Amino acid sequence: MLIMNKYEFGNDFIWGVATAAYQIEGAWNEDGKGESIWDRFTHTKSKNPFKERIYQNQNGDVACDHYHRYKEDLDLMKELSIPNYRFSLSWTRIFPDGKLTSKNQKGIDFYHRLIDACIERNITPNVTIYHWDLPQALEDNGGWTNRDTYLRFLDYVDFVTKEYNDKVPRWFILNEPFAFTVLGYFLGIHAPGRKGFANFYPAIHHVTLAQGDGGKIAKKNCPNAEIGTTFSCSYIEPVSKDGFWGILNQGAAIRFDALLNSLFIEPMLGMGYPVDRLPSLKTLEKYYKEGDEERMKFNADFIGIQNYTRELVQWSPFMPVIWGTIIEAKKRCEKTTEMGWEIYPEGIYHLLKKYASYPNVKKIYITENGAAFPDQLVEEDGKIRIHDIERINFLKSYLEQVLRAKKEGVPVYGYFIWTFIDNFEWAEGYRPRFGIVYVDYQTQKRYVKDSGYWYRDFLEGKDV
Ligand code: GCO
Repeated sequence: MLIMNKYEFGNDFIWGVATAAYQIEGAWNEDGKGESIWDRFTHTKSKNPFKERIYQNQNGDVACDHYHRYKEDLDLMKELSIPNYRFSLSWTRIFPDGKLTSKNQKGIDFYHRLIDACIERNITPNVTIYHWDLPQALEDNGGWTNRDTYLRFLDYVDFVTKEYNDKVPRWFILNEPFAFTVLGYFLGIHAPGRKGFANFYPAIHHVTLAQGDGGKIAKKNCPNAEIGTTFSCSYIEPVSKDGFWGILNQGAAIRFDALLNSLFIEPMLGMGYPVDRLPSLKTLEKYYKEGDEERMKFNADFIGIQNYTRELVQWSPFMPVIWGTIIEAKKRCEKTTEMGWEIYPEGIYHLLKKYASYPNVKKIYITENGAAFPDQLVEEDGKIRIHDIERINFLKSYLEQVLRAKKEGVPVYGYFIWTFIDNFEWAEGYRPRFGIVYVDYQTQKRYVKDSGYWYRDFLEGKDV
């Protein structure tokens, strides 16, 4: 297997790990925290007796108990020589009902302690403002389908970027707007569990406004920090390109690419929604108010891209709007990750090239990349060891492609592994383990996996 060294990426390349509040913190109702849509969603039984909302009805009430164990987690991060920690703020710790009037000092103090604890250990705090845990009180009022939520979000952005201002050198406005709008407001499989275009379209537009204006506010409050946002992306290819069906499949691939990979970045860059490739998006204009084109724009210092896999698509007459369907990796690949995702390292290379080709993308960070595989627990010399060679191979093969893009001039300057510790994987519960550190949920003990030691050696400059 390939040997790599971090210096090949340059001295100014930043390395880190990423997490999200709801997935690790626990303490769901402690110290004045309000209820979020994820608390409500996981606490509500599915109406369908044959399908649970969340794997085994699990929830993030306790999760990894990071709220109480953040110091020991940061100690471990330091032991592994990880210089950057990307985490998210829980909106309802700070404003329990989402509005400025509900300000909760204990929640505000928690993030001061967390940020200070990073700084004390020489770990740079990288803060995501919104990683999916909308205040339930705002959802009761329509959530992202209501334009008012975007205004409340701006208040929240204004507050946190002033409050933690000079301690945070890098801010991420949103985490994966496409993922949380499609899963939460179209397919109904994530919180808040809403379905259909009538929810999806307004949510898309209000989130786009939140991204644009949120970015501007953060930049105004923190002119010396880097302000950006993150996008989920999957490399899309047609299942076949030849003949009549191939032409139709290529058309479907273009539409899927517009939806999955371009929907939120293009309006930010001032290009509007990708209506030329996906004409139905014209419906979004229904939700426009005068001046929205400007509100959608944001001159970001960087973009974060989050990539795990590739999708193959095929034309289909049964899927209105998109006229295509994804061929599940499990049906076409011998091996997938625990999420059923194809392992396709070249995808990240193609995506980096795609995003770098947009005008005005100055800098790209890979803000998430990683994989869930079954870990192998063994006892060796009285110690528990966690072997996860598949994860090491995954990370190396993706990093090799990142380097390939960098060598070809793509301005990629950072990489964050998803994720530091095993955690609550949304609808999949605790089953898939993405961490480079294993969590025993019974005891809350952490065990560094082989991949964690591999990352440490890599970060310490060794050839690995
Ligand atoms: C996401 C989220 C993470 C997930 C990760 C693995 O980007 O989807 O940021 O919360 O856990 O992507 O699915």
